Amino acid sequence: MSILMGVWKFFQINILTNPAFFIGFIVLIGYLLLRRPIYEAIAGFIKATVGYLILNVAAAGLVSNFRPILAGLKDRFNLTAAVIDPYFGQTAAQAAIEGIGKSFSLMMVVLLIAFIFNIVLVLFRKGTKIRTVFITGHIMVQQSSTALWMVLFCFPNLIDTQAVIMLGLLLGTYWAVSSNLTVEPTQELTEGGGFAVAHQQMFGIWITDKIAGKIGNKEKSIEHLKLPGFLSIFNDNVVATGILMTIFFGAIMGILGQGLLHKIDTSFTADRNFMFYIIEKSFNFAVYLSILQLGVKMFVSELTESFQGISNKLLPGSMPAVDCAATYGFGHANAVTIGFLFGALGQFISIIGLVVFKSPVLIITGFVPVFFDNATFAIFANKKGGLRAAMIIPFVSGIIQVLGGAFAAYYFQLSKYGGWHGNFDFDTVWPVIGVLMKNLQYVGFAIVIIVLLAIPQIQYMKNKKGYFKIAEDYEEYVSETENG
Ligand code: ASC
Repeated sequence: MSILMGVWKFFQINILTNPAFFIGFIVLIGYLLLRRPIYEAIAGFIKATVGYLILNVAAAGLVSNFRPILAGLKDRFNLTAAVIDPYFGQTAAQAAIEGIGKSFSLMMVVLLIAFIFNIVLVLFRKGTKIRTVFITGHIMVQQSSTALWMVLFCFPNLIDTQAVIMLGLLLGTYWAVSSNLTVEPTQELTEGGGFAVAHQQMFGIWITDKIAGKIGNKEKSIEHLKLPGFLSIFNDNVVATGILMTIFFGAIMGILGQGLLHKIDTSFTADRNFMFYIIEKSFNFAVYLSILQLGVKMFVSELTESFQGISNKLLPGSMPAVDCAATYGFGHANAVTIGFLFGALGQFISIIGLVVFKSPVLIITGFVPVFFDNATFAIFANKKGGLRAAMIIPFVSGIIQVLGGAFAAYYFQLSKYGGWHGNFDFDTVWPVIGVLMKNLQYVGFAIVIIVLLAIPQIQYMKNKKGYFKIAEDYEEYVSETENG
């Protein structure tokens, strides 16, 4: 047993929670199964791992630069408010778990059970209809933390083993079912990129994909936008991001004021000019987005090619599900910026609503949900419903994020710890799961698992012929669909 735990610990620390290596090894194994020479397999491993590490640099840069600025609004106005952001949510969940005298390390056992359960569901895919393995490690850690608190909150009398097993099954089911929902939208967006999304807004992606075409027109996409006169400079995404972010973050940093910013960001030394500081900070947004695109292209092209090996030989009709940022390389770069800005608009309007209607909890915009969820929605929305859908869907999502987040922070009693997870699925699907479990107890838990597991069955019934084919061989799927 202890050897097994040792192996698991090694795998967990070095590979599972570090998706760069996870993806790298998938590529390596994929190429070996395709009988490519070992040197090519190693080259693929290096490119995929480096590509993912580059994506990490960009995502971490965005998060660490812009999260404190938005969260600073809380200090500026001396608010007791919950920040809707998974990093704040994780800290709040940890504090709450420890507050009732439980150990936070249970979370890692939950992760193990959930991950294994996801793989079991894929192994039995003929019956379960699950095609995707969720491998975005840092997200799995965040979600295990929030969900652990939810289960302890809903079932206060459970002993640890029961809680951990129940939660493992619940999370594993959510990971499998939610990422599986993104197979069709992501394959269509990337034209057979060979991956699905494993992040925090998969139900949102699925809804976006369904409604975007009804909201807008794909012919009027961001790519087709002809901006007249001086506005044409906005066609270039570096220029557009640079200008829009300077206005957006310039306004917020202006509200925070120099004094507070000196405290938030130690690199903003007293001798630096405020204006130049704002411009540099805002331009960094464009810097990180460019880096992100580079990383995505590198690892996705390796993954697409090598995964053929795995899907031909080991797990036909299955695919890995990765970070939502991997989709950003497959749409117009301006979609990302548009999604973020309209999401922020929706969030700000709803926050004002909370203040006006004297909500018992206040919410502060968290960077991760407002940026990564809404940018992702805009990418998918633009593909099926053009610019209009890429504006409206993130805007409505912003409203839902604040209202759902406020409800969840209040209901699960995490607002007093200052944070809630805040990503789209955690403002919609998870609060419903929590309310069902709190009120109906084991019956609620059973309903949740059954309903979740029914989703892939319904997906399968609607498209029996192409269901596994779309994951296995996209080109063949397209030609079969076109020829009826
Ligand atoms: C998250 C989270 C991040 C980002 C990153 C986006 O939810 O915790 O660090 O999104 O995964 O690429």
